Amino acid sequence: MIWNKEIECMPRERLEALQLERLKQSVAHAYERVPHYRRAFDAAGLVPGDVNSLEDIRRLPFTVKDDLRDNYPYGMFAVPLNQVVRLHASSGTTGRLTVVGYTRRDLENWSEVVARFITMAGVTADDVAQISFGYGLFTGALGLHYGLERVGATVIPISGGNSERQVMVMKDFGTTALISTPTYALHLAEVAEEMGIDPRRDLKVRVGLFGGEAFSEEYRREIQNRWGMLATDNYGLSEVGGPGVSGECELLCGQHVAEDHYLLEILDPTTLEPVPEGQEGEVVITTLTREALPVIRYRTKDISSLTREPCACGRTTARLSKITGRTDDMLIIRGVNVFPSQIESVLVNIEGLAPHYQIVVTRKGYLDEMEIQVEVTESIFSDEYRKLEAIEERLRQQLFKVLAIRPRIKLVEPKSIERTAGKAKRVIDLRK
Ligand code: DLL
Repeated sequence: MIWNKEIECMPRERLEALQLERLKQSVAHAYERVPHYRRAFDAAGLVPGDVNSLEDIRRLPFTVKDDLRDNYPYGMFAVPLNQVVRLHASSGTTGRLTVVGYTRRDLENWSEVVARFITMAGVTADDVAQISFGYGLFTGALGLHYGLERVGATVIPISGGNSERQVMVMKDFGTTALISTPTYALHLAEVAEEMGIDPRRDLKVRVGLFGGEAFSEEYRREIQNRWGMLATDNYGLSEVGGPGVSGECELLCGQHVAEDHYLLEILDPTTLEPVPEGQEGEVVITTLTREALPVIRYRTKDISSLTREPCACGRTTARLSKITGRTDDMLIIRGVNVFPSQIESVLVNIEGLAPHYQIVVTRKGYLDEMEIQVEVTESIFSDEYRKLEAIEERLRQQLFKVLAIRPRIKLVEPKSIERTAGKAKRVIDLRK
């Protein structure tokens, strides 16, 4: 089934004409209402009237995560706060959150684009959908929640965690669709098996809408086998509104992009020039309809490729291939974005700790674990044990404040973390 046939199957010339019309509006909206954009346009000697074709987008300035941080919390908003009806946020590169706002119309558009990828995966009003993403500032849970309600599915807003209860609810409520990160889906399969429940035989889950982190085709196969379900991949990021940028249809051959709301470019991350169609590069996104927080040429740092070849499902929208990596060092731990710079900003402010640290990421079963190894200073090292314990506790609390997760902490002897002549290796990712 196709949720919005008129848009999703629109001939490409018409779709591109619509994109251009909306691009012009969005650029003018940002320029007129957001001082940051006015300054950036002025610096480039541009005015919104210079945008006369989709290719003209290449002349426009980029937006990066730090622009949102520098204008924290509301400086990038293009409407007054009394028109903003919802706020979400994601991790910034340091202590500050990246804040996103939505007007009522933004929320309507959001549930529309999410409804499309939900329908693409074959989820309908007949489904019972369990949302096991964490509710809160994260866009995943509420984004899917409103999209699923729009489609008419029966929503179970269980949120993340308490896995045995998740399995019990799944069984008793007759869940047919699971919404979570891919890693949590495999973890739940394992928990179910430990409880003596065979997900294929004893549960009715037949489809999973996954996203928020990358997963390989092998990982997908494993989920599909363990659950006996169709597992689709869905992409988005808070800065442009959250989930709903793109999602897979049942043919699983790339994610259909909601091109009437988002204009995607794939650029060489070094030269920032477009790469030929089908080749990998950095995904750069311009929002076409967002009122509260219009974003021009947002550098996502995600690596992928785009094809405009028609899909056998009948949709004409461009398809984004699986995200294969990032150009920066952002980690995703159990669906939560973590930047090493956030951790560093916490530990440099704690007396007794040296700025020498390493982040070790492992996978226990199907769940990610993060350990932060940090050196203590010489003077503290020779001090009493109680002081060390107090430092560790302080670090734990500060990290939780900034990251909202609780990594393991290991205080280590001075000079025990390897020094390198070149770039420090801060992250040891043993998950692959
Ligand atoms: O993760 C939005 C989302 C929620 C998408 C639920 C889909 C489903 P953020 O927390 O801002 O937003 O994280 C965005 O997560 O730049 C990617 O690096 C990564 N990411 C999100 N979805 C995928 C995916 C949400 N399907 C960042 N595959 C992005 C690979 C993904 N990476």
